[in-house]
Amino acid sequence: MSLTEKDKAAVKALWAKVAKSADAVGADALSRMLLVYPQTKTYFSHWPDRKPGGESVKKHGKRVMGGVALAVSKIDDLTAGLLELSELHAFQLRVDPGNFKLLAHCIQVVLANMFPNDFTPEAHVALDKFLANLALALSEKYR
Ligand code: HNI
Repeated sequence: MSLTEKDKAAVKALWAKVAKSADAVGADALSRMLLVYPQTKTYFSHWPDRKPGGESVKKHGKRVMGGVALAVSKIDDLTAGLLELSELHAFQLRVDPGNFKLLAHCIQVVLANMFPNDFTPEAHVALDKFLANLALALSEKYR
């Protein structure tokens, strides 16, 4: 399911609208992931708190969205662009790659909520493909 040029353009256009709110998107998406899929909390047991909307969640949400921004900038070659992040998640953090899909879903829910006018069906399908490819690229080093 590779991204067409049209998908890439749609993702970039959507990102141009949401980039300035990336911190808020990250905080909400991560809060939702921890609440809706509580098994994901196991990876963050070293944090002082795992409360939705809490300081640790906000700080980490910002970092994760930095990773998404990086992915948008490397959209033509996600595998190479995200290699370091994949190594980190696979070898150091040992995150089960199934969790990438859970976070991707939460990011979509948040964007649909925060940007109802920009989250058109065309933007939705392109973003869905992009996040699936991002998750695949992050999983690359697990093979
Ligand atoms: Ni993830 C750290 C990006 C999904 C668990 N993660 C990071 C960092 C980035 C990042 C960037 C900081 C790297 C650094 O310190 O150099 N993570 C992403 C992206 C996605 C993602 C782009 C998917 C969209 N990570 C996930 C998921 C989990 C996860 C789904 C677990 C459920 N990530 C972690 C953990 C850390 C982490 C754990 C270390 C955090 C810490 O505070 O120690």
